Amino acid sequence: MKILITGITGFVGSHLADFILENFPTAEIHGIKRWRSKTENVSHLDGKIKYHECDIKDAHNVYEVIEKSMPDKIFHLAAQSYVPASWDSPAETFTTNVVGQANLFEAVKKFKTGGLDPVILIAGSSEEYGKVLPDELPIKETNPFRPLSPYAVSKTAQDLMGYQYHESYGMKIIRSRAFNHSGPRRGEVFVDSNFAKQVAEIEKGKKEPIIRHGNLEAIRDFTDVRDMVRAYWLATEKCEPGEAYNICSGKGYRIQEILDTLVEMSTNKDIKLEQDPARMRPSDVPVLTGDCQKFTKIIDWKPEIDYLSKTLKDTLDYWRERV
Ligand code: A2R
Repeated sequence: MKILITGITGFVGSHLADFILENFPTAEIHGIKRWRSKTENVSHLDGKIKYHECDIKDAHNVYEVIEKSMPDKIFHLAAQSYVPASWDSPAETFTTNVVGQANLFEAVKKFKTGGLDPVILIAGSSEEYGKVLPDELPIKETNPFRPLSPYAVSKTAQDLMGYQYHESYGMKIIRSRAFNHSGPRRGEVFVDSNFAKQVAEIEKGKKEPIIRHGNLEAIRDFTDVRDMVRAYWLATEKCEPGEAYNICSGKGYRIQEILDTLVEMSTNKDIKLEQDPARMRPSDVPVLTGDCQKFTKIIDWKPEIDYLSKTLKDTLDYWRERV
């Protein structure tokens, strides 16, 4: 089986590659990376991945990757994945996420007459639902899209494009809508990973014992990334092409609880908290918790890793080794 992972050098892509290599050691994994990609997340996989240098924004480049890899499955994870960056660079976010995916779909479509018909999982997000009213929780796939950031709009466009390419050309596209997922290797700009890094820096004496934070009231539905990539894999085995699926734990964690847990885990008992206005978003969604029964009716999946005790601990240990 040949598998192509776009975004393999990123947080989720690297964990997905780990999962596939552990469970399907005979699979041939192809990954795309850019010349300037940081490869720290996948350096332990050297020699086990066939890399293609490619910028997803370059249609011809993407075409060449498909021609060379001819995959049976594609996990399309490459994206500008950070909500705050999308406020600063909405056009760049759109080009990478929306045009990049169009390039991928068009490349696959060109090889369809030659018999290429891969299952393609696209990485949508709970951010697509955006503004959710209290009586609309937990969020189902039928909730309306009310995206509240340029990133969320780009993910909604990707999602609908997945629907359209399935309807128009019969392509086997699975539209995942993942709620928050975290764990070791999570970029430091993401809330829990950022707190964990600050704690690790304080422990090493590299930072005064003050953790700077944004909105602590938001409630998010967290899943460990290792559970998430298992769900992605299972989705490509059994989910219905063209359909959209929430993937989540269904458990809401207040950001305050996450921060308090990390502070409790710290060896430094003098940590203070301080709000940083720069970390507040122009519009933030107060509560995002999901319902993934549509997914779990088809797939025998539930999170196995406890987020507060294990995911946060592993993330903190990850930063302790790095700072
Ligand atoms: O920045 P790089 O070169 O390491 O590669 C990132 C890749 N990527 C691109 N690849 C090719 N052409 C581009 N123009 C391009 N722009 C970004 O996407 C990296 O390998 C990946 C993003 O990794 P992370 O930021 O760590 O995202 P994460 O958390 O793994 O998210 C995976 C997917 C995304 O579609 C999110 O929007 C969704 O899950 O939540």
